[in-house]
Parts: sequence; structure tokens; C-alpha cells
Amino acid sequence: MKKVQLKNKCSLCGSKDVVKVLDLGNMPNANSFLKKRHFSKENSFPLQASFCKKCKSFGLRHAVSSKLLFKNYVYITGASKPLVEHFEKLANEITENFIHDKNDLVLEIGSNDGSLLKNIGKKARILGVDPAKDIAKKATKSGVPTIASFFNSKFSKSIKDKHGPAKVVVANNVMAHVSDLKDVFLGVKNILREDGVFIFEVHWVGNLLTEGGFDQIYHEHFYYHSLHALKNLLTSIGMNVSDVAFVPIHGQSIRVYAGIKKGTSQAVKNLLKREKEMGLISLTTYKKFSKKIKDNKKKLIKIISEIKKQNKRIVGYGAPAKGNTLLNYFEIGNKIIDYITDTTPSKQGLYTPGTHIPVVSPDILIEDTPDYVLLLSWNYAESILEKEKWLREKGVKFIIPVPKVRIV
Ligand code: JHZ
Repeated sequence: MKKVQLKNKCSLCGSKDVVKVLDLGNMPNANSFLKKRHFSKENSFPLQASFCKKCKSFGLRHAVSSKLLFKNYVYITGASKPLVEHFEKLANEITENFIHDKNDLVLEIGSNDGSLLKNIGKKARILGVDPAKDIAKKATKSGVPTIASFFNSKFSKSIKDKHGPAKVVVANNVMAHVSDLKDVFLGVKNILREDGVFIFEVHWVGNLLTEGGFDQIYHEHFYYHSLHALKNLLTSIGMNVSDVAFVPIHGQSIRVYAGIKKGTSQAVKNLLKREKEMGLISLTTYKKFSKKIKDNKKKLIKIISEIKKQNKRIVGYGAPAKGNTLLNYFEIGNKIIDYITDTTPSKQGLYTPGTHIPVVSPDILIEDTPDYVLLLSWNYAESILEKEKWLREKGVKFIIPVPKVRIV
């Protein structure tokens, strides 16, 4: 099996009318945190994106092997409190609006540690599917039955044979992570009841191009979705987008409701109109994006260089996957950042991919007071600034790199 493959056509619609619009150079996988002894064996792969003029999708030109990306995964949903709260609310919505019988099946694709499903288990049958074997094992042990596997159309048949069709299929922050998305959607269609609903959340490309950081671009994310591109794909396999809503996750994501039944809400029509007005289906918009990233780089590097000239210390706050795109592309390494704190136990004790900055427990900040903190988990800025008021009262300043570089 190849570690990386250049795609010469659009993997969503098969068109060859695909234009390269972005090149961030070679990068390691954003979630491949590593031990010191593995520094010399580190992999890196081209990180380039292209736009498909036919189906309007924006995605990576190279596909890194999914096994390499997801089998040994360090990202744990439960490490980010705002996300856990967000999933509690979604679980309530699912049980209130869509579950009418305790025997109904709720299937989650990319269920990670079971943060969402654990809130549903008392009201319906639940089943998670996630390729990260250690995480799947732990989730099962904690009461959320989880199959350690990738989900695809073939696999959906065996789940259906064993567990029956699903009333709800849910998939959050994972539909950008699938190279053969059409096949996964076919699997969902196969397992979904006629009166069932497929709910999935993905980071919205409209946010990525305007407010959201370019740092959300990394090998795990094969696509940066617009509603247009998703709707084109779902329609091509006979599924219907019934509703859509914005959710304040990862900058701004969209929650899409799809199914087999017909009918489309006004929200869907409005968002399609808005995407058109924003130029999200036009090649020129994507071409301009590259310049914006370079401007952002200049600004942040200028601020950081000035701070370092004054011999001040900077540490990182949060070691999200996206932070590694930012650090690598901006060439901010371990000579600039002393360490990065992160609440995820499986990241602590490891080093960031490419830049080799140590990741440590946030407890270090009780003893150590840096001058500046680079907030790499900028998507949780509001909640983190509130939680770390005490640090700011001690004079520590937070550099927030996205959407516009600012110091608070
Ligand atoms: P967070 C993840 O990306 C991975 P990441 C994944 N590939 C994906 O697609 C996107 O989500 C959508 C830490 N933290 O959620 C925990 C603190 O240390 O922005 C996490 O490591 N203190 C599935 O990794 C990281 O920050 C805190 O107070 O970019 C946040 O990662 C909080 C709130 C978080 O996603």
C-alpha cells in the first residue's frame, strides 16, 4: 500500500477539470505527535489543494494512506470541554426529535471516545464505528459499543445484517476525512431507514476562506466542504439534503441533515444562495486564498520576532492538529516556543510533528509563568480566556493567530 497518492481527478465527481490553487509545501501529518527517538524517521507529504470546476469541491491533491493517518490516533474529543458540551446538546436534539422507540438504532461514524453516543444510550440502541483501535477499545469499555474499523459501503452491509437499519446516522468532523466520500455516503444510504436521518457536521469552507484559519488544512482533511459540493454528491446517489444549520465549532461548521425522503428547508436554499454570493463556487476565490495566508504569516512572524528580540518567552496553548499546520508553515519551531500545553493525556510527553516542540500538561503553568502564550486552539478562545483569567491577571499575554492576529 502506498503512503501517499497524487490524485489526477476529482474524487467526488471523477472530473479531470481540477485546478491546483494552493501549495503549503511538504508537511508531516498534523496528528503524528512523536517521541524524540522517532525524529529521524518522520514522514512528510505534499500539502496542496485544488478546486474542481465541475462539482465545486475544494480538497487536497494528495491522499495520504488512511491507515497511516487514523489507526493510531491521539485526538480525543473528551479533552475539549466546549466540544463535549456541544455534543451533549446535539444528543438531546437527536433523542427529542428523531428517537421514538428504545429499539431505534443510532449509528455514529468516527465516534472517537463516545462523547456523543454516551448521552443517547439510555434512549436508543447505540453503535460507534471508529478506526482508531485503542480509542474504540476504551469507548467500548466505558459503555459505548464501538467497532474498530473504517466505515464504507461494504462494511455497512454487515452492520445492517447484524444490527438492522439505523434511524439516525451521525458523523461529526469526519466527512472531511474520507478519501472515497461517495462510497461512505452509499454506505449511509444503505443502512439508513426510509424515515431515518443522516446528520453530519463539517467545517464550512466559507469560514475557512474568510474567517477561519488556513491551518485547518492538513492531510487528514481530504476536503473543505461547501453545501454546494455536498449536495451535488448526495443528490448524485439519490439522497436529499433536507436542512442545514451553522454550528460554532472549529470556527464555523455546518450541520447537514440528509435522508431519502424529499423536501428541502428554506435554510438550505438560503445557504446555497449565500455560497454563490460569496464566490464559493468560483475558482478565483480559491486562487486569492493563498495570498491571504502569506499576509497572515507576515503579520504573525513580525509580532513574534519583536517579542523574541526583547528576550521574552513564548509557550503554546493547546496542541490541536491545526496548530501543526500553522507552526510548520510559519516555521515557528522549538527555538521560539519553549513548550505547548495540552489537556489530552495521549499527546503529553510527545513532540509536535515537524517542529519538535514538547507537549506537556497544562499544570506546568502553575509553576512557570511565560510572557506570552500562543493560542493554537484559537477555536476555543472564548472559553480558554475565561478559564485562564488567572494567568492574564499575572501579566501573561495571549497571542490569538486566527481569524486576525491579535494580542489580549
Ligand atoms: P481541536 C480535530 O482537530 C481533529 P484539532 C480532527 N481531525 C478534526 O477534523 C477536527 O478536530 C475538526 C486542547 N485543549 O478540537 C485539546 C486544551 O489543551 O481544536 C486538543 O488537543 N485546553 C478530528 O486537533 C486541542 O486543544 C483547552 O481548554 O485541530 C483542541 O483541538 C481546550 C478547550 C482544548 O481540534
